[in-house]
Amino acid sequence: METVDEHVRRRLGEWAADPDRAGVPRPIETPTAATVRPDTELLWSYFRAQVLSRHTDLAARWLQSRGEGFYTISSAGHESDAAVALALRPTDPALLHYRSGGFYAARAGQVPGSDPVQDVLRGVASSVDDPISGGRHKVFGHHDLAVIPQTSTIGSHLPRAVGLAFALGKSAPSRAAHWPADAVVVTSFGDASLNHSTTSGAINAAAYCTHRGIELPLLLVCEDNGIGISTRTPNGWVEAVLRSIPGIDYLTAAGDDAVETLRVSRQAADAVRGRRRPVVLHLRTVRYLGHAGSDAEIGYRSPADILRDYARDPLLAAAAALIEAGAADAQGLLERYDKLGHEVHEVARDLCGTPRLATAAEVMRPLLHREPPAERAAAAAVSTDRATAVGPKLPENRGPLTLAETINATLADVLAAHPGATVFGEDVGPKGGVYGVTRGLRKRFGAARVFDTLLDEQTILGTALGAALAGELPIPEIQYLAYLHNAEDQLRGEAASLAFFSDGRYTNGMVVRVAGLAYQRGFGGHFHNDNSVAVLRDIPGLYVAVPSHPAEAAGLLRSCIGLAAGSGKVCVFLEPIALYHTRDLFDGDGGWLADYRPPGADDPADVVGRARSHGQGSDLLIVSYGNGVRMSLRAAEKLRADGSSVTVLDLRWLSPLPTTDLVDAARRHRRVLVVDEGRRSGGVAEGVLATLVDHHLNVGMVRVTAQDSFIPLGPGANAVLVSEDDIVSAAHTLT
Ligand SMILES: Cc1ncc(C[n+]2csc(CCOP(=O)(O)OP(=O)(O)O)c2C)c(N)n1
Ligand SMILES: [Mg+2]
Repeated sequence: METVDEHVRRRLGEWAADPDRAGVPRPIETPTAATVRPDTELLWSYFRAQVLSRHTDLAARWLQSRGEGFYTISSAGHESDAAVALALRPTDPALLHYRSGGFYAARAGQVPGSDPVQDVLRGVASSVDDPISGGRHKVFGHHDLAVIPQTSTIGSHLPRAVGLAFALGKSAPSRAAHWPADAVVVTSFGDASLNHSTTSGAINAAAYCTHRGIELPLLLVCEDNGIGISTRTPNGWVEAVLRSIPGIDYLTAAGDDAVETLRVSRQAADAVRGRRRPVVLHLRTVRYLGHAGSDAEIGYRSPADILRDYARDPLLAAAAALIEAGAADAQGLLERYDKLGHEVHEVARDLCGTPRLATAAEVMRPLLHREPPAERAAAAAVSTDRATAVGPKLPENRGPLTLAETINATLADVLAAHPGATVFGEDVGPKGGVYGVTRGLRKRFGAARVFDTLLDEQTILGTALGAALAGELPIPEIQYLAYLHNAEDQLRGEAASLAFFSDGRYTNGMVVRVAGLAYQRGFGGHFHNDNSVAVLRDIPGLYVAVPSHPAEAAGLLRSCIGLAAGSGKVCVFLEPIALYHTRDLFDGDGGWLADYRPPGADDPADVVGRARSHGQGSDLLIVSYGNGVRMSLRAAEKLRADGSSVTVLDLRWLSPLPTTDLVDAARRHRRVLVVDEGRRSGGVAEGVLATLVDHHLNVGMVRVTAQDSFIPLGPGANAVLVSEDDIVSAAHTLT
């Protein structure tokens, strides 16, 4: 079967041999198209970007055949998306589909000194010189081109794109330093990806904002090749879906009509920039070279079907438009095609044996990188007008506070000290949160900085992902841990991976507040008592902090702010609901209240990665977190009465675990009891015990954990959760 490369060369050759150009397809002349003809310079840019992208894909296959390339999903057939880049500015943030190579090449063509072929092939070859990921993955991305790299989880970049457009739509001063005031966010995705709930959710969020009159400069480009791997998208489905989005204008173009594609792309881009509302561009494309190098397309498509698509080649359409405009002849274009092909091949050849990441330290550098001075400054930041912003009575003068009151006061101080900080989520605004943790913040700091989102956790996190890229310091709230799970990939695949896949060139520091853990009395049942944290603990680079006592909460939360604002880290601040309003350790003693520690009171160096000891007992070390700390302190009293002296170690960080403090404390004791209110399987106790084993600690160890069960409604909950009696009994087994 003729290859697509052979087809292009054959057709250009045939056109060259046909002086009347009888065989050259002509763009369909609509009245609008006739009046808005693209200039020849634009056509040349369009053709060149397409050819570079096509040859880059062919070179990627060649590199793979030599064992020097590791990625073969191509953009061949989709290169008409170059028109979208040409209609935008190189400063417009782009979050691209993995087939948007034409876009990438065209954008690079707008920025002097850029080399899209080098960029992409270095990614393919996982070269350390890859300008975005540093050899970690082949992604379309470049800081100088405002192309923000994406993972290959389809649709997962769309919530961020909506979030970024939302942030750019607001008149936030912080974004001025990052993006031009009239920037347009562009994002592309495939036709099968349109069906993914992440895509639907993001498009819904965009429509919802538009419905509310919120400015959202977002260009959504669906690159519709009619297939997803081997599954056909039903005829007319994409158009039916995209046309029906409330409030979002629909435009469409055929990628094999160069003039139309350039014109409609320009129309779409100008509409978004001018009206600051989303437009969807349905770009009809074809897919050459199968889904990926490993995909034997012939297993599910007939040769005739595959060959039929050759007639819709966007590259030939661009060539035809150049000929039609009298700007080139077919022979010249064929020569240009071959010359560029040769140059691309040279780049590929030079990449053989390119340096690649070799050690774990090299691979993990962006995950481990920290900026302690910046963290310290961000954590200790104080508003110059603090008395007005968080007063008149400062929180440290309000007497002992609960955990909820402490978090509330800390958030107020953070909002006052960081003009870019925003607090948002479900019901956090006028209501002040289900538990009152954000009460009063909206009134004090206004609706632009403290606001309710629509009810979709992916959108909440997407809003944070975009806000962070716009220079804000997002503090989203997830109402209950149980509801994080359906949006978890926005943390795992997007937030936590951005620095990794961009070698630290892009970061999205944020502090995600999540209310969770068990023992809640107000609302019962699983959904309000989720004690599963396994899903968070294995996300590389994610910090998970749990405040157990109000005395810890302000310092811990501010340390997370420091990590986020100073080092661009993604932090989860997991708040134990059952302790929000707890006042006592023992009846009436006020032992679970604490005076507020104002900004600057805690050095993050003493907090990040540090556990905290309660007591100095030498017989037994109880290691715990969250509710377990309070239960352990109560159990310790009983054990003391039985003659054992106990130290309770509050881990405070579930990820990474505070290994040094843990191991040091365990060394000082002969017995270690781990109290984990989380699940037995995949829970924190597993990590704690494994850490002690890793360090060859020759101590007696035992754990008490919740059962591997969901939490039922009513008293049955206690049957599967850890009790104080369980702690005492387990301690006795160690003596
Ligand atoms: C969430 C998710 N599920 C499944 C996949 C595997 N996968 C990769 S590409 C693809 C098909 C996507 O088709 P489409 O959106 O039409 O894009 P195209 O490849 O055709 O450009 C699938 C199922 C994935 N990457 N992400
Ligand atoms: Mg497709």
